[in-house]
Amino acid sequence: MTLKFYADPGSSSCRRVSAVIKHLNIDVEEVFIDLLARQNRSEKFLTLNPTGMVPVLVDDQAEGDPIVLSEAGAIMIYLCESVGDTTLWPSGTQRFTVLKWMLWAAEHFRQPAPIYFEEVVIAPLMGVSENTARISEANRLLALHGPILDGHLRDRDFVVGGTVTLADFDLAAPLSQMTRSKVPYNKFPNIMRWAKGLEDSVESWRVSGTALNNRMDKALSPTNAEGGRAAAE
Ligand SMILES: N[C@@H](CCC(=O)N[C@@H](CS)C(=O)NCC(=O)O)C(=O)O
Repeated sequence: MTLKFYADPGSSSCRRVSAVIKHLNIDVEEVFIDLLARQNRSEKFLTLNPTGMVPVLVDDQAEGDPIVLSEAGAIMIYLCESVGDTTLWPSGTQRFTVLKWMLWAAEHFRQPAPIYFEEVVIAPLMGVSENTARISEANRLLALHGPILDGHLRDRDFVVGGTVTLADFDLAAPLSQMTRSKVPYNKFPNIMRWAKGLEDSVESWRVSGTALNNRMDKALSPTNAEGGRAAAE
């Protein structure tokens, strides 16, 4: 199988997939889609994913039509299944508990992070002031959902079972931009302890985090931020 992974390493959704690729040692060709240069809006990229979002995975199988997948969660599961992994994506009933947390992450826990990112990181680059109503809504969502995960993690190092699964990657991803976007996750001591434990003990997660931070530092350096502003106008 020939796999092409279209990604910007500064994206926390791409990080979820990168961590799986690294964790399972899967051979992929990475195609850099520069979000800052709006390459995700090119005609060619939009034929792969009409939403214009990374990540995208294309599997050029030897036989049949290529498989084109967007949505990080679907890509992560596809990769695990394609190599027969049952560690990140356990078999049996545990699989449905992992899936439950992945869906909960998408529908609830991850919601505040992009709001903070747009208002605290992107808006100033565009010379726009912070929309306080959106930040209030993000805080409302965090106050609603944060205690659920924090309570679940009270006596756990991983979200499901005793080792890392896709549920950990999906739930920890929104903390990736925390130093820049300032989402107040530090109100939740168990979430903070668990997230640090993942960074310390899961190499694939740490490596993908380093790549994300390097990319973001470069993207937000004054020279590049100027380019990003021009591209957005
Ligand atoms: N639901 C999608 C979200 C992906 C997503 O939000 N991608 C962002 C980067 S983190 C993106 O491509 N943004 C570019 C845009 O919206 O134009 C997934 O889980 O893969």
